[in-house]
Amino acid sequence: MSYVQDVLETMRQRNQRQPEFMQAAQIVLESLEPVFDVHPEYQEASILERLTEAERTIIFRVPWVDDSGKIHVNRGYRIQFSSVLGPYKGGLRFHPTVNLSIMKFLAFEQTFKNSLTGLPMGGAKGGSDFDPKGKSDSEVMRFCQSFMTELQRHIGPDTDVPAGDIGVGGREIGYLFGQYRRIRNHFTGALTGKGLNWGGSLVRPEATGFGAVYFAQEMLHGVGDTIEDKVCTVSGSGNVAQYTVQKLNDLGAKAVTLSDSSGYIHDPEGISPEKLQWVMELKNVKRGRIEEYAQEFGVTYYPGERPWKVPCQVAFPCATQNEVELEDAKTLIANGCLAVAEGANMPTVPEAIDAFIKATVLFGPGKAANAGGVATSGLEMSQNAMRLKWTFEEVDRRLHRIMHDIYRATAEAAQRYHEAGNFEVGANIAGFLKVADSMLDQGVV
Ligand code: NDP
Ligand code: 2IT
Repeated sequence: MSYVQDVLETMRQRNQRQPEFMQAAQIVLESLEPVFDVHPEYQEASILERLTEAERTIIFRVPWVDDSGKIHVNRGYRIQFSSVLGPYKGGLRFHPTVNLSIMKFLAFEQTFKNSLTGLPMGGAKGGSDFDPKGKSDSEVMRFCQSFMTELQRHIGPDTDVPAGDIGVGGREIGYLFGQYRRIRNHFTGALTGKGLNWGGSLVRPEATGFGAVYFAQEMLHGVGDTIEDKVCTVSGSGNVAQYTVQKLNDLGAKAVTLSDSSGYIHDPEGISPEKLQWVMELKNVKRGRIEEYAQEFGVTYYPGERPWKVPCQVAFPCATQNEVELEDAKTLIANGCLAVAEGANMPTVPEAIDAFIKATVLFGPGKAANAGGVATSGLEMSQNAMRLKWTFEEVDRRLHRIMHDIYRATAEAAQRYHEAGNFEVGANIAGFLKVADSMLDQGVV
């Protein structure tokens, strides 16, 4: 049995009933096979055995009281996966589906993603099975305060720096930061995605979506094409989806879909800047459903479906894991899709990734294509440490540069170790090498 298969087998025994974690681990480890042929020192140092076990797993009770006085208990998590490259860094997800497997897959992926950014950040993820949908602002605040009352003892600007993810945006980061500051009596950059008046960075809200489009642009430039005039499908309608559409509009492309967990809308005319503004108000302020777009603008809403049947040249899955299945990939390929850039984490199932790569669809995996969010969090940490603030143009310029460098590193690793154009394997290898070499340098810890 190969080293990789051997480690995967042990992992299966140890991580039973953790399908998302095993899915992420299998994809990453199998793409590393060619590395071990030329680097036996990694196996000698048991790098994979160490790297697949989180440094620390924190699970805690989160009790809170709703507006009617009823007491609820949710489960909180923080998975501190690897700190070999820097303080733990990664988002918090509040969603009813959150469980240990999903937290571990996200923290594992984050380790390689953060490595790819070139910034000094380790990998972590956290969150809770709390569902913010339908909750009042005061309920969300009380939940966040209770969550932070425990989490605060495990984080700090040089220890672990959480941020947003699904269900955690500017509102939640505000409540979390307020409670952190109160308990610790410390105004420091212990969270990113903060408000602009209290230590946040310009471009952080936009960064993941902008970065995903910059990555798609890089992939298209690599084959002598551009994003201009491309018809694009986007799933989700949250933070990442919104700013993906904004950047597509800026660059002269046309986004024609948005979705949520209830269904999707198709607007063949394109989601113009004015319509996007309306969506932002709907989702971020009124906290409504994407179905309302269909009524407002007279387009079709498809309940219970995902947008992958809509013909497009570039697809941006920006909602959640495993939202592009093999059948979806086949449909996208048959409809002439040229490129897929993952705004979400692991939105494409392994068989669909294989289908895209076999059909020479340019495939930008999440750990590369959506790394702009955490990269800009890294830039927020730098600004906090220096106690200064860069302009929008300055942060956007750095983000653009980082996405360009990630594309280059990914493309070069693919060519050197496997096959040109396989960015899936390239991103895994490029992210891994820096982590593995740093583990060798730092000894058995
Ligand atoms: P938001 O909470 O802002 O939006 C999430 C969107 O995805 C909503 O439209 C939501 O619909 C939909 N969605 C969530 N869960 C499901 C589900 N189980 N099935 C179908 N649709 C679902 O989150 P973000 O935009 O921040 O995150 C989207 C993706 O991007 C996630 O995979 C996240 O991990 C990833 N990501 C986010 C980064 C960031 O900076 N925010 C950085 C890098 C990656 P509904 O309202 O119905 O739940
Ligand atoms: O998945 C991700 O990269 C994020 N949710 C952003 C993490 C961060 O620390 O900004």
